[in-house]
Amino acid sequence: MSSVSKAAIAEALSEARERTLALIEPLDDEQLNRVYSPILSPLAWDLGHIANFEELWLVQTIGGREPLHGELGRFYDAIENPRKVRGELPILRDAELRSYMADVRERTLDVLEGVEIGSDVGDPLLRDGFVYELLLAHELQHNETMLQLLQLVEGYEPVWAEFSPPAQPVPGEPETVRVEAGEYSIGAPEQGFAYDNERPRHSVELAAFEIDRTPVSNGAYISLMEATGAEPPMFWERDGDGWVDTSRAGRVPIDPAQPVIHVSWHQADAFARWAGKRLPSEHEWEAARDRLDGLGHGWEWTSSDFLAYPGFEAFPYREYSEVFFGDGYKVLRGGAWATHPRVARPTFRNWDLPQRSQIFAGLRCARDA
Ligand code: AVJ
Ligand code: FE
Repeated sequence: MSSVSKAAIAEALSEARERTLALIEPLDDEQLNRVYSPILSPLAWDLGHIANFEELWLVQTIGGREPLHGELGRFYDAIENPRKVRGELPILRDAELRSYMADVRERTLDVLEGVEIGSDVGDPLLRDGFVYELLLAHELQHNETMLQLLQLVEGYEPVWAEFSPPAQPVPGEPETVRVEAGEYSIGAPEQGFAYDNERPRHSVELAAFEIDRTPVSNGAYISLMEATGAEPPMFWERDGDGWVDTSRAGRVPIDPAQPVIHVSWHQADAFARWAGKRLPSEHEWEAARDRLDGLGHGWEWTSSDFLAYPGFEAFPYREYSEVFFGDGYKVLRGGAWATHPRVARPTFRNWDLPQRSQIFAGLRCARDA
């Protein structure tokens, strides 16, 4: 018996692709190929990488077929080709890029027809459709990276409302929730899709703590800047007495009631200390998750380094998580306005370097009880 149907997989794959194409609909080829930032890929690289990752897993690995463009895949390997060199690579562009995406997808659907994806299938890649869930998550996560880049594209006018942050006001003085000391289960259960870094589920001993019910607002962050001279979030510029958001080359007044985003881990940590609090650990965040409001506007920085859970096993490839463990990355939890709901599981662990602020990340504060 199968818990996921092939029709549902095909439908979800086509919805993800529709979203990817809607993101770039207003752009021309020059904008797709342009390098806007050394820490972000040109959009054409993301698009080719999405299709190449699909070809690698769903067509070559699962279908046993040859790649369409021989050795091309090595230019889409994220580890071999750091973001700052991606604009120079001999990647597919323009019409060729679009046909590659469509051709891979056609083969994917063809291979899907012939595979078994039930819960009793021996191959863990296919069991319960794991590899298809992986591919969906991958494309949707790259949609978020593309949205980071799109903040730099002058005058970008998105075709879907969900490609812009919604109004999601939070109080300037948050209420706090007390979480009792005890043993908490952390990580994803064995059933259902999750990344390797979310497993195995394990028990963690926590001391009592308090955590804010809502994330830090723009207004509260402005108080930090005024009191300490802290740097503004990315994209903020002075405008008279106030601040404006210059992403997508707009000049939109900063709403003090919105949660702050585009702050680095260092900025987030400085805010928490200034407020007489601290960042929560990722374990605390997960233990308190059901009691938190204001989720989903920005990722929330935690105090935790991105490390393996005890008993971690890389699956299906070391380069998704394992190569990043212990390399100075900090964990973010929750999800941002740009994150597709399919990605934002309560156990999902995002990570980035502590100096980075191009991601849609803010914070909420905690303290010892
Ligand atoms: C989980 C966002 C850190 O972008 O490096 C995309 C997601 N992994 N392709 C990243 C990812 C492989 C990953 N993050
Ligand atoms: Fe990727």
